[in-house]
Amino acid sequence: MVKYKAAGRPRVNLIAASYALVAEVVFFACLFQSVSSVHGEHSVCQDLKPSPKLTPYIDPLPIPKKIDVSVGKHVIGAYRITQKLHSHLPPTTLYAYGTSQKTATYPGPTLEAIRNKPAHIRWENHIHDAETFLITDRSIHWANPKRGGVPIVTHLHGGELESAYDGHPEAWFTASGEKGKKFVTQNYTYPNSQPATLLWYHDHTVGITRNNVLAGLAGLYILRSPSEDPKHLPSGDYEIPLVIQDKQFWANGSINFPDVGDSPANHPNWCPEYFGDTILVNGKVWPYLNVYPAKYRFRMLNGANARFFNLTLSEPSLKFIQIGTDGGFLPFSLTRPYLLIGPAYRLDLIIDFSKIAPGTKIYLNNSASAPFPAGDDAFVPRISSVLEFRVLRKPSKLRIPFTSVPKSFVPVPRPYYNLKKNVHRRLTLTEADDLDGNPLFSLLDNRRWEDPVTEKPKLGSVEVWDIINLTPDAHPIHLHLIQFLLLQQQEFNQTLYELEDVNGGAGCSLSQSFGHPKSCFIEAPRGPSHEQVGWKDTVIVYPSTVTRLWTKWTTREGKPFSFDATSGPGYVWHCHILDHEDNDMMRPLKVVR
Ligand SMILES: *[C@@H]1O[C@H](CO)[C@@H](O)[C@H](O)[C@H]1NC(C)=O
Ligand SMILES: *[C@@H]1O[C@H](CO)[C@@H](O)[C@H](O)[C@H]1NC(C)=O
Ligand SMILES: *[C@@H]1O[C@H](CO)[C@@H](O)[C@H](O)[C@H]1NC(C)=O
Ligand SMILES: *[C@@H]1O[C@H](CO)[C@@H](O)[C@H](O)[C@H]1NC(C)=O
Ligand SMILES: *[C@@H]1O[C@H](CO)[C@@H](O)[C@H](O)[C@H]1NC(C)=O
Ligand SMILES: [Cu+2]
Repeated sequence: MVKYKAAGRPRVNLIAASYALVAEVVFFACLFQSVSSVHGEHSVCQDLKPSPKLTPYIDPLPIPKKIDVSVGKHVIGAYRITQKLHSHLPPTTLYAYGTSQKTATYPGPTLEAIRNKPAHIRWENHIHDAETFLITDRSIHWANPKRGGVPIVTHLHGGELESAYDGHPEAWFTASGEKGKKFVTQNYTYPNSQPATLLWYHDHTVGITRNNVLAGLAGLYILRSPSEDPKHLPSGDYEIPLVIQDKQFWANGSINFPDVGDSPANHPNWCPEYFGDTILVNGKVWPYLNVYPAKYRFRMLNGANARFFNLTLSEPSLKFIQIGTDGGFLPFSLTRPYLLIGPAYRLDLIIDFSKIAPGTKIYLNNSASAPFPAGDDAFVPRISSVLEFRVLRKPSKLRIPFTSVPKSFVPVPRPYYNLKKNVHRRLTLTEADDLDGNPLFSLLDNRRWEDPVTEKPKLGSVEVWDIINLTPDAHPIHLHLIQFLLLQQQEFNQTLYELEDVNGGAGCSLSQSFGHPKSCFIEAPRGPSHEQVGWKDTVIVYPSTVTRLWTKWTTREGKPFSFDATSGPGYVWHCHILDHEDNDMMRPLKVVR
């Protein structure tokens, strides 16, 4: 395998290269001569024609239909549909989940499950297009069905379940019945044995996940635990799902997705990150939501391909009260002035409008740069508007149910580990660029998707994963099967770190702790920031930083899984910037005995 590191300054380490891949090595060696440490000056991916002007806040926030999956057997298909995404935009062609062609919606129906009641869902593919309407880049590793069609496979993100039902990227299937090499079944059983939380389901097909999710194949999955959930949280009409995504449109309503890559000679159609210039919530561009002066519970998902959000409320007296994260309730409720959420992050939060005067309009705004965190003005830099809350006068007949927000929820265990005894993995994130400094692909641990599996945690064990980010971007790193805890983050001097390679020791080492003369670290380890406490399945890994995760390969209570986690095609871990995941920032993960 070819090794290199550092964005824009990848080095081909020929000694470490596998000579089975000589042709590829030569090819890479010619490409990697860039010396820039930032992304290329100009890329065709950034030249998307702006969307037609769409007036914000004229459409109400849609609430996806709910399906109770706690009883019975369910069939959910993927269909090609059209849907109005804004009053002033013609209908948009989409792929969408639903129980029939007529009822399929973007986002898909919200599936509601109950803890310890298994859900039985048969996933079907009713998309008969010859190929996806958002262009496929055939130069990257992708499903590539021989008979054509649009392959799909559905992953329940954050779900603790056996790998045959995990939506393995190579377990795809087409409408005509062609199947990927890891296909096991279309009939999935979700045990729902994990603690209550917000999960989401979305397509995970190898090499075209970015296309299929942008096309609309995503929906929420709420897992509740009636005996454990706090009693008086806002519910019913006062519990609102928020799926936040971005898209760009042509005047005819079609999704504007770049069809020329940033390095066309190498990847004709792949762009490193898709950023749209409009923000959709629950499938509407810049909607509004009527609220009464009351507490509301919001179940929020960043379902964007690549965009991070840093959300604030325009009303200074209002704060977010965060009560949960990816994996479930936090140990304590947190009062927060802003919410920084990477792709695939979920948040459970309360906003208390009860002291807001009727007639007030409050904005949910975004300030995160794109790409995050450095930003690039060639992209539409910041899209600030997200959602408008309109506070209405309470009708005199309406009785708002009593609600209260507990101060504490479920304790999080002290994550014990010993670097000498526990498996300690050091895994790099790297990006390879072409001669102009434009990204070609990114890797985990310098390995490609097809390389043999290296992450093989033992059932029941604790492993410490150090994720070492050598790229200029932050990456939302996602592990399947488990929820983990963020232990610490520690920034290092990447310039000095890279010196080591060329000068044989003139640089520094990441194995030396902060304070040692040869240490690369420029700060002592930092515990998790408030944004990143609690059980997570996706974590923002910042550039020039080592992010240390505590992973335990059991249930969160420390008990064995209720299923055989070592069976089936196995799991994956990957970057949740979908454009990265597709090329080639995803690796297999196999739990062993
Ligand atoms: C899969 O599920 C469908 C619908 O619930 C059912 O009709 C079918 O028999 C199942 N197939 C298998 C192999 O279990
Ligand atoms: C919409 O417009 C774009 C840009 O002109 C074009 O490429 C696309 O084919 C059109 N889509 C439809 C459905 O007409
Ligand atoms: C997010 O926004 C808050 C409030 O404006 C700001 O203090 C914080 O620095 C921002 N975080 C990032 C990473 O941009
Ligand atoms: C928030 O969004 C509203 C509506 O789009 C806008 O008027 C306001 O200026 C924004 N505030 C900030 C701080 O960006
Ligand atoms: C990294 O080290 C180099 C060389 O000693 C120094 O010039 C630079 O300021 C350091 N950067 C940081 C962020 O500490
Ligand atoms: Cu990434």
